[in-house]
Amino acid sequence: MECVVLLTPPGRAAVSTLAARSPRILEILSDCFRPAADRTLTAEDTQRIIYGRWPSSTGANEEVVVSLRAQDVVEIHCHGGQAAADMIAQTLVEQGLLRISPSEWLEGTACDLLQTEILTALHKVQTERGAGILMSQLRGRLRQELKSILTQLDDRQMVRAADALERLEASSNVGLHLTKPWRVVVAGKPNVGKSSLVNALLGYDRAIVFDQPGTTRDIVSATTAFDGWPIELVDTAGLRVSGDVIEQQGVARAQQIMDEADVVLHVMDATSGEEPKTLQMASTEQLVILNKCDLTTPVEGTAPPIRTSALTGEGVDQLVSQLVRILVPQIPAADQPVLFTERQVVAVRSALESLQAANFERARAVLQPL
Ligand SMILES: Nc1nc2c(ncn2[C@@H]2O[C@H](COP(=O)(O)OP(=O)(O)OP(=O)(O)O)[C@@H](O)[C@H]2O)c(=O)[nH]1
Ligand SMILES: [Mg+2]
Repeated sequence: MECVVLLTPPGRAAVSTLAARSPRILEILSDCFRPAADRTLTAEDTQRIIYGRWPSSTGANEEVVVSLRAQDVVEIHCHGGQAAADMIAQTLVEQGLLRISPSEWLEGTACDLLQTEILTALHKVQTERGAGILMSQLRGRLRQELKSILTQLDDRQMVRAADALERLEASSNVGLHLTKPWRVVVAGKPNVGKSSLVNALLGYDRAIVFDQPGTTRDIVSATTAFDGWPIELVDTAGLRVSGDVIEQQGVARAQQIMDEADVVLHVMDATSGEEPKTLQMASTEQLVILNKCDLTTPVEGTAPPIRTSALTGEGVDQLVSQLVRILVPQIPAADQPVLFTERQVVAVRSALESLQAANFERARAVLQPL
């Protein structure tokens, strides 16, 4: 298929990279690309890096670096951001190429499914720490582990294979969140300082803070990273019975989103005199936080929930550490094999079940295509 793809993920960056595949690529480049040395590219230029300009119909003359990766594949590096990359992609579409997504591009290359999944995940990964874990899988860590489990299955080493599969399954607790942040929902009564705490955790003012209860009406969320782990922080409307229809809807949505949270932070006002307690919810992990602790002194001898002051920042670091301990109880070791897609988890679980039923062949059959 003759196609063009933007390989770099959306977002701010100094450089964007496109790739295009076509048997007519040299012909197309002679139309669209002006090498600085003012010459025509030939097949001899494969694997060379060539600087030049990419004119557009609007008169923009984008500076680009072009590299012929193969006889029919070119990589084009231009300025970061969407506009330059879109302009170049558009000129290639006008030359008859089809614009496709990065995962469609990967499917069309020689990559196997696991390799494609790793590269797709690297495209979406949110933090450097997550990228490090995925790079380790790209270097073959997960594949090696799967091979070694297959050998153990061949040798009928049931316990060792089951242990390894269980470790792999456990690794997905972190792996699945490398491309999808953990969701932490901040909930509690009106005016206790939920929005202030969200802002303190983010380090900038995302949510509106006001001294009247009922300020936050809708879900406000922002993505951040704690200790290199991606976290979506969600601020909610204060939980109370209200006559105001808009506020009621906000409270209903808060309750719904709390059920889907990885952790709920139940924020209480330290000055209210209320006993610290968890919210009544099905099974979501909760941390109880006494906020506005700058206005009170802790009662001696009482079990300490987390005490914070969104105003002074006191206790916010402890809250972050505790949150990270709950979300990532076991930090993957460097070079540990990690599962990071639902497909991998389903396969490993199914292999484990087969193994527990002493069905080595089925376990093997499920793992083999991974
Ligand atoms: N002294 C003190 N005041 C705080 C603290 N946290 C929040 N406040 C104040 O409490 C008031 C309410 O804060 P918000 O962050 O808007 O509270 P909220 O829980 O989001 O309120 P709703 O959105 O109405 O449910 C504001 O006047 C804040 O400045 C704190 O730790 N210490
Ligand atoms: Mg609020």
